[in-house]
Amino acid sequence: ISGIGPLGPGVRLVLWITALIMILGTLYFTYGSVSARVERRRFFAISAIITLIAATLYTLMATGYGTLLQPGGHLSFFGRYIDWTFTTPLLLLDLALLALARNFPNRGMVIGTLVAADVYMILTGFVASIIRTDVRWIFFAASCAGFLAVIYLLVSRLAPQASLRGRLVDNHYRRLMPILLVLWILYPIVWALGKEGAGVISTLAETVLYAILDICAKVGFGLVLVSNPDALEDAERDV
Ligand code: RET
Repeated sequence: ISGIGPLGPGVRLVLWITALIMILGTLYFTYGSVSARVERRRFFAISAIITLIAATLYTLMATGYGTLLQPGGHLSFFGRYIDWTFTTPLLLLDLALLALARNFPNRGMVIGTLVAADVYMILTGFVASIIRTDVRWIFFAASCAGFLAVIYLLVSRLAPQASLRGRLVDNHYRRLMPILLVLWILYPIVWALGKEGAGVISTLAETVLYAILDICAKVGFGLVLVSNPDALEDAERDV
């Protein structure tokens, strides 16, 4: 890795601001993970890990070391994919812990399948991002297939289980799942419009859009998740 890529000052500033917001999120969620009632702690802790990973990778990208300058001048922000490889499974784990009771027999299998489909989505997306020929769209499609599997599992496996766990858990799941879906669907759209895809928006616009999405999907989602202690308490019970 040759180090500092040719990042414009605007791009760099947006990456630094996002890193800072992720650090603030990490401090807040870490505080919650030691001070909140015990049933909420693991959700705070997962959110803290998610924002810590993002803070680290945003710092890497802001300093220029999370980008790869390819022959021909294309800049790959590989730091994003390292971030997403770890943070997206953790976000799905949040929903799985809410929806699936400890004594649900297929719990491990469902979570494993969810995480596998998700990691497949991110890794094929990474492959698509470093390929400069049209072959990248094959990997883009493969990534979308992984994404569809994730959506399928959230809607048809987790949601029915959540509704068996009482009104509080069910309502909370039904509030969080659409937020997650709407935010996540915007990622492939930004990708397709950005420099890795069709290239109709600038690197700066792409950086800003991903930054907004990452802040909403990590900090925002985490805040909504922990905002309902009664539902999280119910989620601890075997139902
Ligand atoms: C890519 C490009 C290829 C097609 C698809 C994608 C989906 C990415 C998603 C990312 C979600 C990231 C989150 C991050 C942080 O919290 C890889 C962009 C389908 C859904 C939620």
